Amino acid sequence: MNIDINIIKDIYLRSYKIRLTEEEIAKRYKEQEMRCPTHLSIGQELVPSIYAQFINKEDYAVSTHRAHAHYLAKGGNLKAMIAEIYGKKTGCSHGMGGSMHLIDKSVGFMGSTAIVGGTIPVGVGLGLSIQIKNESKISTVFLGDGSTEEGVFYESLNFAALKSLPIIFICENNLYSVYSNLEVRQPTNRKIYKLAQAIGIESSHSNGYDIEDTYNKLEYAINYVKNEKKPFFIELDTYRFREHCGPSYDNDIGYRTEKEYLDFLKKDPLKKMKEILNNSILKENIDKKENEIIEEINEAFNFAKSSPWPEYKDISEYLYKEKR
Ligand SMILES: Cc1ncc(C[n+]2csc(CCOP(=O)(O)OP(=O)(O)O)c2C)c(N)n1
Ligand SMILES: [Mg+2]
Repeated sequence: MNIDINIIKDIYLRSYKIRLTEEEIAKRYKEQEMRCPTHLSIGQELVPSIYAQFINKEDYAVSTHRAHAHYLAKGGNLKAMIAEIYGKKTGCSHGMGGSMHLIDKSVGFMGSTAIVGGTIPVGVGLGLSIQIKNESKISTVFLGDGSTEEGVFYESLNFAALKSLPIIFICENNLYSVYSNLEVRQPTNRKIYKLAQAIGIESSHSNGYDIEDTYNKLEYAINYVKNEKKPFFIELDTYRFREHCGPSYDNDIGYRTEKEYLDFLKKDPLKKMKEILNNSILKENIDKKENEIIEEINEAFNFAKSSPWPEYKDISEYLYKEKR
């Protein structure tokens, strides 16, 4: 592989932290202390972990109902995210949003919503604000394959193309919208990234489990937006290992096969990166770092559980503050 081993290490450790955090959420979900729905990205960590290599806290990002990995990749605070999922006042949305409504302006994470496609125009608006203020940052719109079936997707891309806005659209194509495969939702030979091209936005595609190709194409795409100050759309194929919403597996309910899941599991980029690192001089260092991450995750759950609940008066206080 043509990527420096220290970069592989960073990408692996970020992916590992995201995966372990979500596995811990899954493990503890049945305790019924996290009372919001959770959409886990287990299996989809590589794309956001590579994205993190090229983005700063000053840049903007918006995301979807499946936002944990994006928030952490954007530099989000693990304690604040877990506290948010527990509905606590110390959460990044003051405990009033839950898993699907993460917002943290301190790291440029400008929101995520449960309305499919709902944040696409928000990310475009952020791109417009950057242009009007002549700033050097960029806006990121994370979106799923399903949101390309929403009308607002086309309106938003059209506007981004028309105004030449500095936005990177990152479409994580995990083949499914809830229980429907792409095959039953869109014409078979039409590629999502080509839709963006037809609207007038440069675009590319990669297998989001191919570490090197994803790294190179994301690097190119983000640099393109930064340097050209124009939009770029990248489609990355990926796969979620768990059910659409919730902590369990759902290969038994009939919308996808166990074989399909096992095929993707075999190609898990985390396993691939771990193998590379185990065969490198960084091996011992990785074991130590993994233990530190486990410790950090435990601390985040302890913090969340021992944090106070929001109070009724907080609602008006935070809404008022946010308005200003
Ligand atoms: C406007 C709207 N329509 C339908 C839904 C129900 N819904 C929730 S998640 C989802 C699937 C979205 O698929 P995709 O964008 O590919 O994201 P993924 O869940 O695969 O990450 C749907 C249809 C919704 N929340 N909002
Ligand atoms: Mg999808």
